Amino acid sequence: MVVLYPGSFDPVTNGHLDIIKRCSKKFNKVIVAVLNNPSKKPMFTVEERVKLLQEVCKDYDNVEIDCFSGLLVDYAKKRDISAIVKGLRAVSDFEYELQMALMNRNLDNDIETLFLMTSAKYSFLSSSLVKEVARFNGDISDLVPKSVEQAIKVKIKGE
Ligand code: COD
Repeated sequence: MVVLYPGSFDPVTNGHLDIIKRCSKKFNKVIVAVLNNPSKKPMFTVEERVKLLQEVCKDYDNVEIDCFSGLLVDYAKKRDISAIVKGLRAVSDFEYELQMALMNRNLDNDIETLFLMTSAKYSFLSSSLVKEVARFNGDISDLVPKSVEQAIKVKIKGE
C-alpha cells in the first residue's frame, strides 16, 4: 500500500520524522508531500523544505519527497493514491484533522485518512514552536535533526 503524508514541513521536526519512520515500516511506499502555499509566509521555501526532508529521509528507501499546490485530493488522484496519513498530537489536532478528513472525503469519496498517534516524547512538538524557541536562542537540538537545526540558525541570522 502507498500512503501520502502531506504537510507544511516548515521545517521538518523529529515529530514529523517519527511519523515518516513508522509509516515506512508499515507501508510499501510513503510519499511525503510539501504544500506550496504562496499565501503563507514560511521560513523556508518549498525547495528548501524538500531538500531538508530529502536529507533527513535519505536512509529510508521507500520514502519519496515531493511537493504540491492546490487541493490535496487532486494531487492524490494524480499520483493514484487513496490513503492519506496524518499525525495526531492533541484533541486540538483531532478537531482540525477530522474536519479536513471529512472535507477531503466529501471532495473524493475514495480517499481515506489514516491517523497515527504521536510518540509521547514528541507530543508537544510543532514546527512553529521550534522556530519560536530558536529565535529566542533556546536549545532545539533534541527537537529537530542536526541539518535542520543548522538551517534554522542560518535563517534566523539573516532575519
Ligand atoms: N507528532 C505527530 N504528528 C505531528 C507532529 C508531532 N510532533 N507534528 C506535526 N505532526 C503532523 C500534523 O498533525 C500533520 O498531520 C502533519 O504532521 C504535517 O504537519 P504540518 O504542521 O507540517 O502541516 P499542516 O498541518 O500545516 O498541513 C496541512 C496540509 C498541507 C496537509 C493541508 O493544509 C492541506 O491539505 N492543504 C492543501 C489544500 C487542501 O486540499 N485544502 C483542503 C483540505 S480539507
